[in-house]
Amino acid sequence: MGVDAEEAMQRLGALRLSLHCWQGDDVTGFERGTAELGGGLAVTGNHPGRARTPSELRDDLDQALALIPGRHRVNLHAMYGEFGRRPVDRDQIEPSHFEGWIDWARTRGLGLDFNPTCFAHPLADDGFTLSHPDPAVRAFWIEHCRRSRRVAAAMGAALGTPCVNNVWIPDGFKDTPADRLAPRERLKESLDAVFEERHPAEHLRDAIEPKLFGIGAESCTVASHEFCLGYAITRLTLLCLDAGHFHPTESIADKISSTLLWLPELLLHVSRGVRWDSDHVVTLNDELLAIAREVIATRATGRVHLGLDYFDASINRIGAWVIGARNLQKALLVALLEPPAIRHAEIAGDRTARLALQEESRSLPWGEVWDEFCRRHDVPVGSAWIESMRQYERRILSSR
Ligand code: RNT
Ligand code: ZN
Repeated sequence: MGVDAEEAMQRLGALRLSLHCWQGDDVTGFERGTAELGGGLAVTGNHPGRARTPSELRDDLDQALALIPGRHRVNLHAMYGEFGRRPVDRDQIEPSHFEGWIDWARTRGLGLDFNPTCFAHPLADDGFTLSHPDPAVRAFWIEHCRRSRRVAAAMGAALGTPCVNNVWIPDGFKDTPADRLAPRERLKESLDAVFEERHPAEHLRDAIEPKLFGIGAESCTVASHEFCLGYAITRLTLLCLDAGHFHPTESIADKISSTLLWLPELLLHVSRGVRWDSDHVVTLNDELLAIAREVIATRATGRVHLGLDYFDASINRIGAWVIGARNLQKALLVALLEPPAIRHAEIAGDRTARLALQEESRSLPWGEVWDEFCRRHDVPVGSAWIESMRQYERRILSSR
């Protein structure tokens, strides 16, 4: 069928995923204090072994990365800094608080990505941050986001690979607002203030992430899709498309080619929505296959940053990372192995052949190629990784 498996494996080996650190500790972070998660996010489950310190989280990431073929990136939130004995508020964070992460990433050849944390904080408790009616609260979050960009730029400079700094703003209304415009105007102004300072593109890429709704913000989300799309296009930031942030039947797969016409780059938060939750562990379902297919078919691998975003505390957290990451890689591999005849049939105007070939290609033995890919990258083949995860659980996680 004209499929080049060698080339597919080579191309897959060059794709770096950004592994989200927050799966390892249920989005807790390392700040002092016990602010509730909030922001419309919720983690359920109490599987033993949550990482409680930076070194535990790094050990767990090392273990997960050892079971995922290829070389990747790690995505941090500002709340994961190493702040020492004195409390450091969000408007005080500095690159020095992330030296431990940078050193760790450097010795392993990993890239780092970053996010300001605009939730789980007393000044986010009433559901508003960068769009807050109180200018003092806005100023606090503007400063936090500015400093986050500096941290991200320092990471990019230190590691020689641009750090994507993704701003997600939880602000929203539980019930119908009387005025939807004013908070959006305030958010626009705040974001302009956040992005004022220039950083070289080789160090930092800015992204903003829209969302349809969150728990406690069901009626109106200030940073909606239209808001962020317009913002990103006019300011030339990246747009972050999170697979769990739209209506349940709306897929981000179809948004990739449309938005890439107007934007230089995209960030994907590969996730899985289930009813009200936008953050289930990624499975190899039709949605994931469609997303990966569009990244490959749009020939956009150089312009699309592949991030994962979900959190599940009801299963082994390392398993959650490995399952989701390997699934995304499998979906990308299936896309890379797509028979060229499908596109040729479309060009020839033969819709019947296009459909027939699409369906025939579903039963091609891509699993054989995946196994070979894992072998070549020296990671466990097939379900063999489960035993490594279990050993780590017995040795390390169960004694936490
Ligand atoms: C929330 C967004 C956001 C977060 C992380 C923790 O709905 O998806 O990306 O999941 O920043
Ligand atoms: Zn997300």
